[in-house]
Amino acid sequence: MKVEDLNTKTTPHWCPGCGDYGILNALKSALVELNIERKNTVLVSGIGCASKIPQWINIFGFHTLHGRFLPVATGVKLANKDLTVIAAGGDGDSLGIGLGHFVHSCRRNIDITTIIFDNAIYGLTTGQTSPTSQKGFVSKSTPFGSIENPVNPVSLAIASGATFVARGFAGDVKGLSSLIVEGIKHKGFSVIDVLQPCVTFNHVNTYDFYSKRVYKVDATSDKIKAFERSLEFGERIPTGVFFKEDRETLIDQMPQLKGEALSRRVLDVDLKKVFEKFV
Ligand SMILES: Cc1ncc(C[n+]2csc(CCOP(=O)(O)OP(=O)(O)O)c2C)c(N)n1
Ligand code: SF4
Repeated sequence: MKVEDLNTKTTPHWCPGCGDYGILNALKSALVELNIERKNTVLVSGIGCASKIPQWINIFGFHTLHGRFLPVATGVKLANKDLTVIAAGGDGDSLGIGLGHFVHSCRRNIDITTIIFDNAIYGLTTGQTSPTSQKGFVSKSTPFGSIENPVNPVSLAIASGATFVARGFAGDVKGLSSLIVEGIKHKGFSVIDVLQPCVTFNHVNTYDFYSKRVYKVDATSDKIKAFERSLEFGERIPTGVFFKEDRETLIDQMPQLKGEALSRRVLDVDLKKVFEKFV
């Protein structure tokens, strides 16, 4: 497979310079490296600038509802465990309205890779403060500066039980692509928080802001150490794999899903009879 095979007839209409382009390019080169057949890969997204991504990559895609992409991705994986399922959403999608689904997906350890397009703002709705906006952040919805502390996606994912937790930067496409490859290869719930500049509405967390601060950390399976590292976010911002451990996945623990994928099984139940009970 070549990157060109993943191109679509239409081209993205994100704002010129948006960090989402870097994430799209990183995802494409990761899929090329993994060489998974396109028909076996599904990208499930919510609603937002970030969540438009399935439109511009030639694999199966499902553009769902704001904040609800993880339940849909979970359904896809349960129905056909042989598929590579990738979930994508903004920080609002993932950590605002979708926060509960995020925590439950982490603790369930379902084998899905979720990518947080973390621009610390609501892009599609034209620039309101989001769950990852830093304290003091001035926006349309917080003209005097946000008085709330931000969610730290990396700390939250580690604490909630995700078994692969990483942070990448949309300005480092090569590094991000390697993280996506590792996340997809990992058996379990993989979280990749991506620092993604929104060039139109967030004039604080710019490419320059991140370029000056990001540095790499090495993976550890020591949860306390990983958590401690995840708390650093300021003058220096760690990136790379924070935490990785092997733990049985949700599907490993479901005897009813052993053997052939549900979607390939012939249903030998007379559904009419089952439903008759409820009429
Ligand atoms: C249930 C529901 N609530 C609110 C909205 C309005 N809405 C659309 S996108 C969005 C937030 C977008 O921000 P984010 O998820 O961070 O993605 P971005 O656009 O920044 O990539 C909101 C609040 C919606 N579409 N559906
Ligand atoms: S509004 Fe921001 S996040 Fe949305 S496409 Fe433009 S730069 Fe990207």
